[in-house]
Amino acid sequence: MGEAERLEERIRRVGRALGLDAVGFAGAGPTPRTEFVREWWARGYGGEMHYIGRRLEERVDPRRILPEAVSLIVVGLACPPEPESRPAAGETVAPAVAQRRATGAVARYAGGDDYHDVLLDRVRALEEALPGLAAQPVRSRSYVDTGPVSERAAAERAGLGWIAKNSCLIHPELGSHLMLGVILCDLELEEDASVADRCGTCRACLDVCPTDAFAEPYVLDARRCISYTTIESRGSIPESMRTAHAEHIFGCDLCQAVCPWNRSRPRSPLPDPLGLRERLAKREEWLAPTLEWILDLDEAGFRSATRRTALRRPGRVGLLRNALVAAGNSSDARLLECVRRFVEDADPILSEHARWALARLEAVERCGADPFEARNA
Ligand code: B12
Ligand code: SF4
Ligand code: SF4
Repeated sequence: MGEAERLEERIRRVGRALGLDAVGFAGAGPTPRTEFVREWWARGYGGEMHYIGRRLEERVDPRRILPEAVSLIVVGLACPPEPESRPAAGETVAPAVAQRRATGAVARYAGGDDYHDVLLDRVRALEEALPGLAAQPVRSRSYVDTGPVSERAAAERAGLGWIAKNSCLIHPELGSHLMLGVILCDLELEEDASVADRCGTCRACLDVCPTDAFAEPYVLDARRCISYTTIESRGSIPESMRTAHAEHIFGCDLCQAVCPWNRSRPRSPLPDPLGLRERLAKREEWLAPTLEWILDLDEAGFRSATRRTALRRPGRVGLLRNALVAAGNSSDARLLECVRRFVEDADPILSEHARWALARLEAVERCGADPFEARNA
C-alpha cells in the first residue's frame, strides 16, 4: 500500500469521526459533467439564479477558484428521516390532520438547524485537520453550497454515488437525502472508483413531478421546480403552476420520495455520535405547520420561527406568498378570513397571491364542500 493511499484512509477515518457519513476523493479538473452547466444556463434553466450565471467558469473548473487545487475531498451527511406522526405548530399530541386544519409541507432537509451551518462546520474541521494528517502545509477551500462548485458532479466523480434521472446524487447505501460538501486542496489524492448509473428503465421521478420540471431525464429546468419557485424565486409564482404546488410551502421532495433507492435506505438508523442529525431534524413547529399560523407571522415572528434554519432564505414575504398558494389549494374555506387580510397588503406579491387564493376559497365556500371529507372519501 503506497503512502498516498494511507493518507486517503486517514482523511476518511477523521471525516467519519467528525460525524460525516461519506468521504470520497476526486481530481479537481473539469469534466463533461461540470461543463454541462454552461449549456444548462444558456438554455435558461437557471432562471433568476444569477449567482450561477455570474461564475459559470469556476463551476466548470474548480482550479479557477484555487489555482493550486489538484484534488477534491467530497463529503456527505444524511438527513434525518421524517417522523411517523406530524404534530402541528404548538401541539405536542394530536396531529394537525386529525384536527382537520390545513397544513403546509416543508422539504425534509429544512426546518431544523440549517444544513449549511451544521455541515460546513464539520467540513472546516476536516479541512483544518489536513496539514496534520498530511504532515505538510495545505492550501484549501471549503464549501457547502456556499461557493461556485458543482457539488453533485464532484460527488459523482469522488465515487459517492451516481447522478440520477431526478438529477440528484444517489448514494447506493444512503439514498439521495444526502447533503454534500467539498474541500478543494493541493494534496495529491487518489480518485475513488465511480458508481455506475443504477436508474435502469425506471422513470418514477419524471412521472411524479407535478410541475413537469424535467426537460429530459437527468436535466432539470429549475424554473419549473417547486424548490425554485418556493425558495429561490422572489417574484410571483406563475399562475399556471400554482395548483400543482398543492401544500408545498418550502421545497419539494416528491421526485426523491418515489425513488426506490430511498424507500429502503438507509437500511438501519445511522449512528449520530455527535448529534448532527438531531440538530438537522425538523423542529416540531415545522413538521406540519398550519397555514393559519404561518399567515399570522409578522416580521419578528418570522425571524424567531426561522432562527438558524434554511427557511429564512425566501424571507417572510416569500414564505407567506407560498402559504397563500397552499391556502388557495387547501379547499378549506375556514382560511378565508386569514387570506382576506392580505388582499390590500402593501406588498404587491402578497396582495396578488391573496386575491388568487381568495377567489378559489370563495368558490369552495359557495359549493359548501368539506375539504377533509372530500379528501378522505
Ligand atoms: C441551483 C441548485 C438548485 C436548483 C436547481 C437544481 C438542479 N437540478 O439543477 C433548485 C432550486 C431547483 C434546487 C432544488 C433542489 N436542490 Co439544490 N442545489 C443547487 C446548487 C446550488 C447548484 C446546482 C447546479 O449547479 N445546478 C445546475 C446543474 C447543471 O448542475 P447539477 O444539478 O449539479 O447536475 C447536473 C449535471 O450533472 C447534469 N447531468 C448529470 N447527468 C447527466 C446526464 C445527461 C445525459 C445530461 C444531458 C446531463 C447530466 O445534469 C444535472 C442536472 O441538470 C447545488 C449546490 C452546488 N453548489 O452544487 C444544490 C444541490 C444540488 N441541491 C440540493 C438539494 C438537496 C436540493 C433539493 C432536494 C431541495 C428540496 N428538497 O427542495 C431540490 C432537488 C430538486 C432536483 N430534482 O434537483 C443538494 C443535492 C444533494 C444530492 N444528494 O443530490 C445540493 C448539492 C446542495 C448540497 N450542498 O447538498 N437546487
Ligand atoms: S423537487 Fe418536486 S417540483 Fe422539483 S423536480 Fe422534483 S418533483 Fe418536480
Ligand atoms: S425514481 Fe427511478 S429514475 Fe428516478 S432517480 Fe430513482 S431510480 Fe432513477
